[in-house]
Order: sequence, then C-alpha cells, then structure tokens
Amino acid sequence: MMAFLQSHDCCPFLHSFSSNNAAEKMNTNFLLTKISFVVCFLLPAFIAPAQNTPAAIQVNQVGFYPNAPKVAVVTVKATSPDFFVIGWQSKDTVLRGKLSEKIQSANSSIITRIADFSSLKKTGTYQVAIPGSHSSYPFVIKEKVLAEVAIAVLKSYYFQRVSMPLDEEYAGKWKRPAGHPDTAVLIHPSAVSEKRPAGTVISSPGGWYDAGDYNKYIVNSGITMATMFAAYEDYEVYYRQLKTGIPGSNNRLPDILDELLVNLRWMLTMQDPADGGVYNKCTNASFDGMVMPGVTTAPRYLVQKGTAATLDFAAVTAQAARIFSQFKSQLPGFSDSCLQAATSAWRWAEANPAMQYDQEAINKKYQPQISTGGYGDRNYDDEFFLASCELFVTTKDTRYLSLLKQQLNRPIRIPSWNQVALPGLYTLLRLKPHMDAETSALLKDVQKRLLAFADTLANGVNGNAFRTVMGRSSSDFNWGSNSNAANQGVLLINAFLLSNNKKYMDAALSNIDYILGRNATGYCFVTGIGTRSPMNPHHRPSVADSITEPVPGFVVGGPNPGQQDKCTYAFKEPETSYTDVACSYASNEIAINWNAPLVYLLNAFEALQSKVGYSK
Ligand code: 9MR
Ligand code: 9MR
Repeated sequence: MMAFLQSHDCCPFLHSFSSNNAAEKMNTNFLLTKISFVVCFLLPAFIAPAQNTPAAIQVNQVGFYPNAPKVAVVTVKATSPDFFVIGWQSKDTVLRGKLSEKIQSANSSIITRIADFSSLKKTGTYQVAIPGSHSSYPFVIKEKVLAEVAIAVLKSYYFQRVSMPLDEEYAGKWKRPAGHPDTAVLIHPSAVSEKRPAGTVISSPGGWYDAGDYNKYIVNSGITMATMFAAYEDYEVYYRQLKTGIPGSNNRLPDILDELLVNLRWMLTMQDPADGGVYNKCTNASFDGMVMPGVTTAPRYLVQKGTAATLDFAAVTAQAARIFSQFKSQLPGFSDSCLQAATSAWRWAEANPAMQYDQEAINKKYQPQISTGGYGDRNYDDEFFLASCELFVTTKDTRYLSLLKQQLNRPIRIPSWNQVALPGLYTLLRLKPHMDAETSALLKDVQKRLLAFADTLANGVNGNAFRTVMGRSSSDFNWGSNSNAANQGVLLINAFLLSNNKKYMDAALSNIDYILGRNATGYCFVTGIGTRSPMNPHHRPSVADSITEPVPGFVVGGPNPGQQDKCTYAFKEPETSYTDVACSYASNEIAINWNAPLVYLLNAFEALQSKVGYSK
C-alpha cells in the first residue's frame, strides 16, 4: 500500500529556486511553475498513478462542489513546502499553495501534510502534485458533482434483490438469473408455535440479500430501512424527481420508495399473523459457497422470533405506514396494512420484552444447527425507543409517549444494527409531533445535546491528520467502519437541518472525502467509483460472476484492526487495516446497513448543495 513509499526527487530545480528570497520568488513564481512542470510534470514519471498503484497524495477521487472546502493530504515525505493543482489534461498549474506543517496521525504511524485548495472554484478536472513526481488521482470540480455516486449507492440495492432476475436493461453486464425463490421455507424447530409446527412451509420471497452472504435478517433490515425512509422524509422534493434506472422508474412512486418496497414486502412475510411476533431471519443453516445466487439449493429456514427483530419491524412498518399514506391511489390499503403490522408487532414485544436471539443456545437444543450471521442484540431499550417514536409520530396515540419520554435523556450514540435510538430522535426532531409541554421541553434539551455532540465531531477535524471527522477516536475503526464515517455525516447533517449552521455541512463533507479517497489506505471505498476502488469485495456475486469489475455502488466495510477473517493484511494499524481481497469479510465485505447512511449522506448533499452555498 501507499504511505510509506519514499521516492527519488526528480526535480532538483525546485529546491534551488525555492531558496530565493521572497520578492524574487513572487516574480519568478509564474516562470518557476512553468519550468517545474515542463521539467518535472511532463516527464513520464508524472503521469498519474494507475489504479493498482497507490497515490502519494490522497484526495476525494470523485470531486468537489465549486464553493465547498477542498483538501488533499500528502502521505509521502514532501521535499518542498509547495503544492500545485494542475489541469488533468493540460498539466498547466492553476493554483500554487503551501503545505501545512507535518501532522502525526493518531490512528497509524503515517505523517501527513495538508494541501488546502478551497480557493480554486473553477469547473474542471484536476490533480494535486508536489515536487518529487508525486501526485494525486484526478478529481472534478463542478456542481452536482456527487450525483453519480449518490445514485450508484442507492442502485446497489437493486443488485441485492432476492428471488428475481436482474435484466440487462437495468443491470447491464451484471445481469443474472433469479436466486433463492424462498417460496417454500421451513419453520425451524426454534420457531415453532401452535399453528406452525417445525417443518411448516412458509412463503417468504423477495427482499435484499443482507451483504456478501445470501441470507435475510430482520434486525439488519431495521436500521437500513429506517435510515433510508428518513432520507426520503428529509428530502422528499429531491427524491420525487430522482431516477435510478430500476424497474418501475416510470411508475407513480419515487424510485427510492420502489426499492424500499422490495424489502418491506419481504419483511411483512416475516411476521407470524397468529401473534404479531417476527422471526429473526430467513436463512440457510450455513453460509452458501462463493457461488452465484441462482445455483444454490440448500433449504432455507425461518428461525426463532425475537424482541429486537419484532421492534425493528414495528418501527419500520410504522414509518412505512406514515410515508405510504401519501400514496393511497398507487397502493390502496397498503399503508393501513403496515400500521396493523406495526401495532401487532408492538403488542407482541410488550408481552415478550426480552426474547433474545442466542444462536449458541439454540444450537444446543435444535437441529439443524444455524451458523449464519447472528445479529444477536441483547439490549432492547433502543429498539423500544425507536418503535415508540415511529408509532407515536404516525398514530399520535399517547400510549406510546410514556416509554418515549422515559428514554429521551439517553446518551446520543452513532447508529449501527444494534444501536437504533438515534433515528428515533431524528424523527421526533424533524417532524416535531404535538406533545405535552413537559415532553416538548425534554425534546428541546435533546436538540441541545445533539448539537453539542455534533460540535465535538466537527471540532475534531482540524487536529486530524486527514482533516476528517472520521478517526477522531480510534474506536471509529471497527467491523463496518465506513458506516461510522457515513453515520457521523448523517448526524452532522441533522445538526445542520436543526441549526442552519454551515460548519456542520463542511464537517459532514470531510467524511464524504474520507470515504471517497482522502484516507490512509488511498482507496475510494465505493465499488465502481473513483480511480482506485475495491476490486475484490467479499460479495458472492462479484466473486462468482467472472466479470472483472465488482458489482457497482457498494461501500466496503473498511479499515478494521480486528482482522477477524484472519486474511493477509499488509498493515495492522487502525486506519490502515484494510485489504482488498475477497477473503476479507472483516474489512472488505459489503452490507445493506453500511450503504444506507451513505445513501442518506450523498443524496442529502445533492439535495442541499444550493441551500448551503456550495453550488449556485
Ligand atoms: O460470507 C460470510 C460473511 O457474509 C460473514 O460476514 C462472515 C462472518 O460471519 O462469514 C462469512 O462466511 C465465512 C464463514 O464464516 C467461515 N467459512 C468461510 C465463509 C466464507 O468466507
Ligand atoms: O456487521 C456485523 C458486525 O457488526 C459484527 O461484528 C459481525 C460479526 O458478528 O457481523 C456483521 O454482520 C454480518 C452478518 O452477521 C452476516 N452478513 C454479513 C454481515 C456483514 O459482515
């Protein structure tokens, strides 16, 4: 990987020139730039690094809005304090600046220097270079610069669809036959009820594959759906016109809702109509091999109901009831069915407030043993909170208020599959439901605490060696770390929506820059985007389809010093612990809950770019 490579300085001219006094320097600036670039940058050695070689200067490989902050990070030893922004084709210098002092990263042994070129606002394609034949990958400055990647990360869900073929018209070269019909799945012995003895056949088709594996998990669908429904509610006008090239793009529903319906309809099959409880997952007994979806034949099971799954389901269906109530002519009766599903799930959870999904315990009792993902949450406070928020806002029924109120003072935590309180707060703060004076006052306090939390994130940027919010703490780097970067961004945008303070958007943007390339690995972490992006994600179709390029639009998990997969990594420090090999499910898998906050984040910027003043 990059970062530690030292290269020979091919440009001695720059050194002799740069020892001139200041006045002379000013006068010779233009000449110097011309000479240095003719001498250095036009040499073959200055051609931008190829996709498989790391760059010496890390930058968002997609690009920047004209009036947004723009930063590149030098991760090799710089022999001169100067940096240049040059035209990608012309190689002409368009801006010359001074690098910052050295910064020692807190998350690895890397030492960086910052090149701030925010003053460059002219539309174009550029790269950043420093003397010594070091340069960045290319990037673009223009309005709507994130549009393509924003659509790609949303369209990734289409590629995860279960039980239906992906047609060439929508999937291009990644077209494939349907996988896992799931029209005849078996009730696992862990999931028996009076009307459904073990082996009962249930139909549970459709939905999205969870990740690189082919199973479908309600708990992980919970946070994923909540995050993307929130995106729709926050930027409804934007999403109503957004086209993503999926089937039904011309129907009378926004594309994002068409896609969310695919998984929602599957989720609805996971509820036991007899009691409202929801099964944890629709799964193989053990993971399928690294094969295409259409060729697997292993039986599929619905396993034990659980409190976390049932409350996540209640929250998502309550949110769906609210959103689809605006589409009654397109989907007659659907909103009401969602609400019924939500309230019966809630009742089940009230009666079963601590039903853990403990796979190890289940495997001691029942056959076949289940070894697929556990998503075994043991704490249900946050799920109760989220479900009560969504149910209260949708129904205005005060019976959900007391629990909600009890928990309003809970500490703010970045969301993940087992931390789902924050999306509930976002919903309350965004939709400001009518509440009694005491609860309203509590909510005001929550807003204050959310902004204070956003301040601690935003204030961390300047001390960071990559000038990102991500990496403020080394605990940011765990399994699925890129989703932490995205979720921090979502929090900061919510802070902006509440305060109208642009500093939160600048901070959120730093994490987009992180994900798209300004990080210690030098990768743009989204497949198919940028110059150097993951080629070997732990994603069964991408491994098995014999197409060189992975299926596009997925953010990989990212740096994770846990290295639980025991694959070979070149580096082991928190922010460099990433390896682009298919073996690496702990750093290079993809997952629906990791893409979701990135869908929110990127599309929010596209929706807000003019309001913030980044674009006209
Ligand atoms: O492919 C599986 C991936 O989706 C999971 O995140 C990961 C951890 O549960 O497990 C992967 O499957 C591996 C299994 O755990 C062990 N044998 C090899 C499997 C494929 O790499
Ligand atoms: O994202 C999950 C991560 O937080 C856990 O540490 C890890 C091990 O339990 O599992 C991750 O989730 C995987 C799930 O179990 C199976 N599908 C793939 C998911 C992403 O790796």
